[in-house]
Amino acid sequence: MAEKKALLVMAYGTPYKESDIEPYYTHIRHGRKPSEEALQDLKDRYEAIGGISPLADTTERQAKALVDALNEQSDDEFELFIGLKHIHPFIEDSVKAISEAGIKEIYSVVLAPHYSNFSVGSYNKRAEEEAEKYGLTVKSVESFYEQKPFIDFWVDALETTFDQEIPADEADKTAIVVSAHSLPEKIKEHNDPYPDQLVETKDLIKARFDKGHYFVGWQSEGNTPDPWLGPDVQDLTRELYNEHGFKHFVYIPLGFVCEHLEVLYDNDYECKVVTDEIGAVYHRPAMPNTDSRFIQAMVNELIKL
Ligand code: FEC
Repeated sequence: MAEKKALLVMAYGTPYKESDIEPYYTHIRHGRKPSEEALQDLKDRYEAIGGISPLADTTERQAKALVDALNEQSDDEFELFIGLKHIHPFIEDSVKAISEAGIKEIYSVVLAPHYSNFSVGSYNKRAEEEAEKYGLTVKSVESFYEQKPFIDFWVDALETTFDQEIPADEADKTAIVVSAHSLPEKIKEHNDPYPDQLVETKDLIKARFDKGHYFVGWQSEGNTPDPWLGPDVQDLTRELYNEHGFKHFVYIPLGFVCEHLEVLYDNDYECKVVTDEIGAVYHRPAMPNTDSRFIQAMVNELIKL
């Protein structure tokens, strides 16, 4: 029988309890402690979504669904390891655990559909650098946004939203705001594919669902002085309303794969504040979570490695 391989599923990570928020935020800030004010602001955002984020639990369910689907469809046998970017179990801890389990080959995937050197690239680099110390090999999925089952998921989400929430004669008065996490604009200087991949994803969805009017925006930008990719989804909502008077706004946070702080707060609270203010209707279809089409999109890429 072939040797067992490791499936390393990497994700952002989230505080498990309130006292984790400060070290987590400090890690995100590359070791610099946040100010009291910034820390309180983050604590307030977690409080507003119910105290903690559902992300930890969802990541685990997604990873389990993925390893099960992969083991069903592959000739190889995979053992699951989860490695997180900003909290334990850190990526490095999991690579060490893989080595200790006597496994030599790692197949990895980040729970994020688009590639940026700044995001998926940095997860992969951390996994590779650690693996090198133990003489392990790593094969990594770079992106899965083009996968048909992933597009199927979002086309279906839009069809359901339009069928169930938007009167047929108001479809033309509807803006679909497709978004991903903003990154510093300087990524463009290095031909980073991230901004184009989001536009491409929007085009793939639009080719199959052509109601409403599509726009690309960026969300959740960091609190630093350098410019970030824009337009920000809240500003975009106001601009679109002023220019076109849209009655409905459908938010598709395509760069994320489940409900977490950035969706539950930045979309469901902050964008809704704007739609309420202008008198438009807020819509946000459910995220992929453990939907089998989303899981299959990652399986298809893993099997190609
Ligand atoms: O707990 C939760 O439910 C939320 C988890 C969470 C996800 C997430 C995804 C991405 N981020 C990306 C980039 C950045 C950059 C900065 C940054 C800052 C934060 C902060 C929190 C946070 N992020 Fe995050 N992000 C999540 C949470 N992120 C909390 C700090 C407070 C704040 O700014 O809101 C800026 C860092 C800096 O200051 O230098 C850059 C990207 C993704 C999507 C890809 C991925 O999942 O890795 C890109 C989930």
